Amino acid sequence: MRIFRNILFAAALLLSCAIGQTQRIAGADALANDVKNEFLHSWNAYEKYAWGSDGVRPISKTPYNWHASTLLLTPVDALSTMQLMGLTKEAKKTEKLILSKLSFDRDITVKNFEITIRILGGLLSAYQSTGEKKFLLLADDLGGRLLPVFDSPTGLPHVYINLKTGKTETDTTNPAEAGTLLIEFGTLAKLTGKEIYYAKAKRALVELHKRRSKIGLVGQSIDINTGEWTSSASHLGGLIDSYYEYLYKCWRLFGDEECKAMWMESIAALNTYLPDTVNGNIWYARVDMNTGEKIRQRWGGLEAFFPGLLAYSGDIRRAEQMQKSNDYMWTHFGIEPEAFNYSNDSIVYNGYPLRPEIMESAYYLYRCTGDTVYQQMGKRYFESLKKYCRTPNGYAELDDVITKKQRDMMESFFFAETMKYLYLLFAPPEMIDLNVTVFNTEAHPLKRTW
Ligand code: DMJ
Repeated sequence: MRIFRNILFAAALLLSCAIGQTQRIAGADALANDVKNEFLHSWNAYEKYAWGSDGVRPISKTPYNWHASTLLLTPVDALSTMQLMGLTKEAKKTEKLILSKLSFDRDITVKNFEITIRILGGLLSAYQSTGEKKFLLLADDLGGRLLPVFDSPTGLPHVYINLKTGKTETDTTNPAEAGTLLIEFGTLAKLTGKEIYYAKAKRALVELHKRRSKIGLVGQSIDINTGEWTSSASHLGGLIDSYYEYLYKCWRLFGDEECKAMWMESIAALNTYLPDTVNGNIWYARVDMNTGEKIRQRWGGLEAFFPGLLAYSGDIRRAEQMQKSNDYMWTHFGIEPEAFNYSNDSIVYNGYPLRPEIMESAYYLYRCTGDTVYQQMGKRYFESLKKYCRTPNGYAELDDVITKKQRDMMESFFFAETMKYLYLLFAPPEMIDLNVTVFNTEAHPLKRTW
């Protein structure tokens, strides 16, 4: 009964994020400019010490690559942020680098999910923003090389694939890696007219949903050959998180009614079984997918995307409550830990890898409510970032949020997401029309141009 009420509730809210007139805090333009300068500070380190590689290590000032050859992760991920920030000179130079150097004809084995959200998403967004056909050709070449991942008895994708040989690896996947592909593959289908891309990624999403438990939840690990769950832990963290995000966003981007129905059923199940109140704050616990029984009271940097998704999908009341919990997590430690136990504030994983999700949620909440309290929150997050993670050459992850010891790494999502959502939070809101633009999970803006 409770779940049925929650389905009706989700249906009533769809698309009701106000996205209207919004106030801005005093000094918003200066803050947006400051974020842009910090982006440039980090980008300059990449240009100086790692140009042409996947990324730069900010402390040792050395380049890094994920594979034997570069896939230009940082330039492809950073481009849409530069464009939004109006960094025309840097954007042009980056476009030139990508178009002259990026090749997928490499004998390297890549993680399908990461390459799809960062590279495929980045290339499609670059095509839409510049109109340069070569970006679409690159995206199509990559998409074609990735397609064999879906060749499994269930249609659920393999985790790894060799870009040259098409050889796939790893037969156990999870909802996030199998279900966070349709925005990119679907957009590629619409822009190239090759429907197979849509069909394969959509099937993976449907196959996951089909295997939900009797109470409507999914687990965190699944065998792609048998379709059997290999872990029944159900939650909103890594391994599951963006599966839910794509159920909703695929409806927004493609108008796919099946995605809408899967979203409504899923969010109703989450709202029925996961909420857990501790000392006045609401969290979403880790539960068993079959019984709904609580197994862990854990929240963290990845889970922090959820209030943003709630706001975007119209559930402002819950979104505001959940963002308060996010803010508690950040403020309690001075900066957020990767994971902590909210029943006693003890740390589970103590690093902070420059994650964007809490800023992303602040952005959606600001846009959907018009309340400047979310800009104030973002301002505090930006201040902590500068205080603890800034180095003379870009930003460094933290090894430990208690000691604030830095780690020699700056992931490409820092450029794609963390800096983008902070910038958009302070920039004039009309810069993005959320009724038209859908951000993929790596914050690459995509539009329904077809
Ligand atoms: C990004 O690559 C994406 O946002 C993904 O969905 C989750 N992890 C990182 C950022 O934290």
